Amino acid sequence: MIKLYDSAFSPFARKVRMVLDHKGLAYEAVDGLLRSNHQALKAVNGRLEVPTLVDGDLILWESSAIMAYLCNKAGSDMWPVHNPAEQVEVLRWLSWNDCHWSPAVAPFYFEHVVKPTFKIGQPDRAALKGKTDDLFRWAKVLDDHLAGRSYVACDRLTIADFQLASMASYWREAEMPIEPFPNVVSWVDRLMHTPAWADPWPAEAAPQLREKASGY
Ligand SMILES: N[C@@H](CCC(=O)N[C@@H](CS)C(=O)NCC(=O)O)C(=O)O
Repeated sequence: MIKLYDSAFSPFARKVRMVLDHKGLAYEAVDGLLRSNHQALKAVNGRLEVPTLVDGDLILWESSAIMAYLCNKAGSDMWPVHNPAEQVEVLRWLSWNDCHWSPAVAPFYFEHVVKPTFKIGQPDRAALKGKTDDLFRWAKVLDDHLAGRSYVACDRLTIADFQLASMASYWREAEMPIEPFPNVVSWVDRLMHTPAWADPWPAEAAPQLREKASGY
């Protein structure tokens, strides 16, 4: 049985849950950020980071690698391992996310979602003003790419969509100024039609985040 150390507070864990649920893979979820589970998580990932996946002898961290692994296991072309050209296309967007998009959206997510969730201060809107140009720069790249497309790569849902949407899906509550980029807005909202993405956690888990995750 796959064991997933995750947390309803983690937008990275959400991607992994999406693949597991979307593909109907059986797994046991353990809240890795709960103090009572720290010892167990530390035994497999000394950095106490979620998501961390354990499948038999395999211990895997980094959400994009975990998504790819699970797609291979489920035989899903959301990670198109049998089509090298498509695989490279998905890889391009995974890389673009990690180098450009994720750093551009993260400050907004931190100020407006992480801070209130963990009660660590008020959102610093003044600091975010200085981050807007960077967000606009990369949102324009994505918006241009999405013109005439429904998904980021391969004309269908792939793990690239969820890699990019991880924090961006909270764009309204995170006050990310992406309204000028309608293709980005409609793409990120369209992903909510995938039930495993829209409703990633059971009702008892972190109700406030669950609400944010599914409400748009
Ligand atoms: N690049 C990693 C990021 C994972 C990450 O940042 N996880 C956070 C939660 S969202 C974490 O576990 N932080 C450790 C902590 O909060 O103690 C991935 O994609 O999986």
